[in-house]
Amino acid sequence: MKEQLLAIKQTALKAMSEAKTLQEIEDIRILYLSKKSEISSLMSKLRDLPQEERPAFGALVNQVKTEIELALYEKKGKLEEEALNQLLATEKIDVTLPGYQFYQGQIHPLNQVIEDIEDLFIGLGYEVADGPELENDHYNFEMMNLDKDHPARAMQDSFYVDENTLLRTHTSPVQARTMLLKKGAPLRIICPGKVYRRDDDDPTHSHQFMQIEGLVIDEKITFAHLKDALLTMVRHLFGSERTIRLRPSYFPFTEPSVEVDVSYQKKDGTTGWIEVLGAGRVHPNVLKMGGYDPDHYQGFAFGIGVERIAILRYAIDDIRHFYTNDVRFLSQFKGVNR
Ligand code: FA5
Repeated sequence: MKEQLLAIKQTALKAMSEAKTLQEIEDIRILYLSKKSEISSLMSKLRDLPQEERPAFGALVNQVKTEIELALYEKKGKLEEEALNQLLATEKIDVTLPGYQFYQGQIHPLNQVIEDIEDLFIGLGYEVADGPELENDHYNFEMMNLDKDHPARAMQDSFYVDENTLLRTHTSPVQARTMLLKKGAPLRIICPGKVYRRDDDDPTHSHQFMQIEGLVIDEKITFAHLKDALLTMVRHLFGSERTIRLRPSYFPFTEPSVEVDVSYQKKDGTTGWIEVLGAGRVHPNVLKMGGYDPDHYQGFAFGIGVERIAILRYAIDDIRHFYTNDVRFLSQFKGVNR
């Protein structure tokens, strides 16, 4: 039986050295190491041997099995490595092939304008405030000195969710919210955000647009402070040669009020004006409702139309380009500010 065992080992090792594929190795494993192999059947014949020879034969069977196992794993490893090398050789990457051109986006022109204006005002000591787009009638109108039956409400008709909840018509409600938050302390804020109106869309009007609200409350604030802030902004945005025009206007939340136009050169060479913002001194009623004593504190406020600034800055002929998301339009504003 011992000779038979050693003969099996020799045949197994020879078959292994001649094996060329992983499948052949697997066949050898089944033939020599599985439960139905010749070696296993020799093991079952152990009880035919005299008692004293059984331990030595058992040990020999195990040793032969281990030797075959080791040789098998070594050969398997070699064949696997060869197979991998072959695969690597056939799947070589051609690093000279041109790469894919990934489309790189950029900041939307309206956000570029907002960031630019934010940078300027932060540098002047203003904080950036925020407020909800879905607003209560109370903040959007009443705290802005427009009670329920005020005729000026008609100019800002909006999209109502229910009787008291609407998509805000301007960023001015953030004035009221911030005043209440600051509890009577001096403040200086700007607030960019989306606003909504039931306006008919045309080249300079959209039913959804962006505003930047500005509000300053402190002691001894005059109209000259407002004019200085607006001139600083216009010069920052358009250069020192641009002029502004202040037209008397009416807002229930400011007194006196103005509308501010910026000059631009028309195609025929003449000077045109485009209205970019409304502004004024904060109305005493608004101060009172916000928790400020109008005999002690004054303020100025403004609401800039972001699209109008962008129209002037980039010479855009139609506000709707900003919202139709045509990549050919948007990709022209790559890093304009940067
Ligand atoms: C207001 O919305 C006031 N809340 C502004 C204000 C704030 C005045 C603080 C005083 C103090 P007005 O409706 O004029 O005002 O809008 C302000 C700016 O938003 C306009 O000057 C214009 O630039 C822009 N704007 C108004 N309506 C539209 C529209 N439909 N589409 C695009 N821009 C618009």
